[in-house]
Amino acid sequence: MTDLSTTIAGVRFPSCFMNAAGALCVTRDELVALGKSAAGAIVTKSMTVEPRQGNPEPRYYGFPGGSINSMGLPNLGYKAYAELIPELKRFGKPVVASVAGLCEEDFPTIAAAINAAQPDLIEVNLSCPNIPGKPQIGYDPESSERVIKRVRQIITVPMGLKLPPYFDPAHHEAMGKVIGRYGIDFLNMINSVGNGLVVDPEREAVVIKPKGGFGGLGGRLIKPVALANVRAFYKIFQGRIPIIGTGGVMDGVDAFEHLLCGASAIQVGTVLVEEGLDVFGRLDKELAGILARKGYRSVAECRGMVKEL
Ligand code: RRO
Repeated sequence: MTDLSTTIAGVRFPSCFMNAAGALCVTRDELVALGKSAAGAIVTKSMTVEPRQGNPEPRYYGFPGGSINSMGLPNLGYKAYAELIPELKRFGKPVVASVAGLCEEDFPTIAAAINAAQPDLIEVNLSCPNIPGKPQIGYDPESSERVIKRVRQIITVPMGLKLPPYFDPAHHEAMGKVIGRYGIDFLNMINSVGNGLVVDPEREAVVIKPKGGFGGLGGRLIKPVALANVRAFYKIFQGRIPIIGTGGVMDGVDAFEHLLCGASAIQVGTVLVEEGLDVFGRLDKELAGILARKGYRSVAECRGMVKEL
């Protein structure tokens, strides 16, 4: 039997697959459905201080190459998620709380209350691309360092960072230096590729309403960017910080590629939204098949094993 379980920062996940923050995880009903599904964890929507409706619709659009979204952080507010965490922990799989904020001050406020609710892990989202007028924190190492420093002093459960895609080794290194100073327990990359633009030529129009149509790209087309970021940070930290690989996973082979590049677990966004919760059973089956065919007995065995030429 192939072992699809994984461990991140000492926390065991019964399957290495889970939802990406944002995908089918805003409401209590959605989170409970994730609990009942074959997903290996329950990841919450990134939360803010106040509840938010998010950006005007249409704000998500799927197309053959992937998806574009500008949801604008619709969420119940951190108090509601803090109250839900004990209930969600009863499903026998880790609960990962995703913490965001509209300004730097919000992060410690939310981190303190959420940490007190004791999710299994906390993921600090430094990479939301869709709040008009708010640049992604993760693209500014100084601002990132200020936020990381504040929350690191507060969070006692395993703490990770959700990073945006970087496109130059200098940026991997600059962020790597910051991350290396704060005892970060895990990394998750990548968030959506921010500020892409999809056009419908028939309607001669953009496909989502917020920000003139600009939004975060996900799905199939971002896989090489995701793999590059997983690989870059795996190498910078020589495998010592576990990585959740997110981006472009549509099937078991995509997940295998993430593992080879250094991921210890896999999150799915676009394919989960498009296919629904049954995707987790399919991904488990497909990954088990390819691992068995390749002679790997577990997720851990193939982690980081991609060959360089
Ligand atoms: O809510 C969003 O618009 C959103 C967030 Br917070 C994020 O981190 N990534 C994304 O693609 N959308």
